[in-house]
Amino acid sequence: MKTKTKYPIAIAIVIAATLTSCGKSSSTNKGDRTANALASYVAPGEKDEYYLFYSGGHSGQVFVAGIPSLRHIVTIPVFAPYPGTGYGFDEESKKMLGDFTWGDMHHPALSQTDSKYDGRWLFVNDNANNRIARIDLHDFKTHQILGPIPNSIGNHGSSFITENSEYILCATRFSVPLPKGRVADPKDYEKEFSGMASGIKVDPQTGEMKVGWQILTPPFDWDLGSTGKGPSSGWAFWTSYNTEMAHDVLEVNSSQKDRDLCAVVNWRAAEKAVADGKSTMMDGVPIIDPAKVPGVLYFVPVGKSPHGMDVDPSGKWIVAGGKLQPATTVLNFEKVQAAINNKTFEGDFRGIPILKYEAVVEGEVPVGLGPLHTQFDGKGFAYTSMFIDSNITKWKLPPWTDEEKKDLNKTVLDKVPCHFSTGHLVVAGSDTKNPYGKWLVAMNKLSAGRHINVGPVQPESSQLIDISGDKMKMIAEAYTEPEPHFAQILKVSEIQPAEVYPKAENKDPNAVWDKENTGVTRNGNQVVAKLTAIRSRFTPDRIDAQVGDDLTVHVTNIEQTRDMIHGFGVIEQNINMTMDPGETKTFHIKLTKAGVFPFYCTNFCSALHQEMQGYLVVSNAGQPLPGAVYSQPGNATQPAPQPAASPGN
Ligand code: K7E
Ligand code: CUA
Repeated sequence: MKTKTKYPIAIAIVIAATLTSCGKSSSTNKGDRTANALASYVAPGEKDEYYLFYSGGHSGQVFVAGIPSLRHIVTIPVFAPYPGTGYGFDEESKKMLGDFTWGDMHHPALSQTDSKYDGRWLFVNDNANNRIARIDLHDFKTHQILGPIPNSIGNHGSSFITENSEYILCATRFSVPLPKGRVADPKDYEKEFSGMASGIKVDPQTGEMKVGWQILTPPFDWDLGSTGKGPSSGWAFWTSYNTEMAHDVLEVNSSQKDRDLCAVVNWRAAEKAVADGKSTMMDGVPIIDPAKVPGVLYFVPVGKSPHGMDVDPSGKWIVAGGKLQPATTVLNFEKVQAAINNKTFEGDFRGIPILKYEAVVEGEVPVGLGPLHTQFDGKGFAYTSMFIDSNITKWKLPPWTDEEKKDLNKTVLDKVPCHFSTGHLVVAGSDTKNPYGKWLVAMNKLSAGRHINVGPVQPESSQLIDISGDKMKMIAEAYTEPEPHFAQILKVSEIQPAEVYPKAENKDPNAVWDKENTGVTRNGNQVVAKLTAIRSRFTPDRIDAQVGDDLTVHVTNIEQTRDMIHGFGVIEQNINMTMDPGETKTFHIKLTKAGVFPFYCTNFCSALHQEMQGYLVVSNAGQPLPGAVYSQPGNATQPAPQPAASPGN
């Protein structure tokens, strides 16, 4: 069963490239069209049955589509500003984004209780800037961005949630000299560079994240992972590439060995080790050295440069995608446990035991070329995305019959072509103990002109596949912004998002709800305006200030009606906020130029939306307009300090 790849990377790439050039035509035969159309048709006014939350890759955002229609419904901005919702312009979201205006989002994870989605939060990782964000599903908005995580570089093997949302587990794609900021020559990679696995603690009530602890690892490039459940409760698993520890020309140098080492992590033991004082601090985080704390980390060899590592709904089978070998490796967690207990090791790497391959592997399933990720339907079947073959392969999980064991080709049951080069795939609820099954979405890296020509840049395609029968059925396809990696599917009936922010729950100290409390005050060069927004006016609709002033504007949308959203854009000031009903938003600017700057509602709200406007009047420093309006008369004449250089003068 030791299969060595017959397809080195260069050939694989050629194969992939050839495949992508061949298909502009549809493969749906005429007889299936009506049935397929009906299967994904959601009539006007009717609603989808599932949410599809898919990561936006280097666009930094989450996209929400409906299933089965595959219609894009909304974008949830996370790691990048998004003018459509004013994200990244108001003080709160600007503070969350910090110094970064992008992120590279890969793996969304819905929060879980007892290995089932609990509908509270969606966590997403940022590979580029080492962050994790939390979206609250009560309002579909980003509420926290944690990071950059200390001692963690390339937060790609993330965000994997534990069965009761105790932790988000992350592993590093890159290794660097630690702590961050230390410099060493990449030639000394093996000695000086380290990777890290992190446990990000999630507050069970609020979802607030903080860095819990970290496990120091050799400088392998950790790849995809997942968390255990059932028999593997308390454990987590990651694949790796580059156990060669190459630091250059990785395309060649990191694919030398036939096997790479996967990590088997006992995260409960890690938690306990920290509680027992067996850690040392680095950059404010308790660090566990697994060579000194036995029982936290083990290695398992699996086929060359694997990618995905997915735990099935029973928690017993762990499937590694071969990527450079034409098979998935199925580990049996009971055997993993026995090998650990009986010390069935084949040596160690820097003091970390390596479990004996033959002792823990149930089989290598010949699924085809370029297996990446595997999902499960809860009925004993697995579905693997094939990057090179451009298909989804359905196969049978163990237990296998003797006949099947003799020839594992017999466990491979069906293949459906995708277009093209499938990366991730998602089966509805696959990572819970009770998948919904029924739908699978393939997220393809290339679409190669299957859509109307939109120039050299082509959108990625998503394809909806019905997995309810013995044979998979390709139903529909759609296109997305760059670039979905993984996705989560949640039944619509399982959550009840808010329709407005109730006035009683608005805790913003600067919220104002009636005219008497609105107005502009001036204190030295600090000008504070508190406005209400309602169809179709801002109150007040004049804000007076002077060059050099620090202007703070709080706008409260006092509507309590669903969908009555108002915006606040200021001409030539790069200000653009959006207030949902009952919400207060704040922006702060230093005024540098004199003039009259209209502000207006950006969100179409009524027949008189166009009339919803006002003026920011900025006079020269120390020269207030006699007619300037303030809530506390007399303040207007206080001179503002002269700014050093004022372009308005
Ligand atoms: Cu999950 Cu795209 Cu980050 Cu595989 S990675 S495809
Ligand atoms: Cu308010 Cu348009």
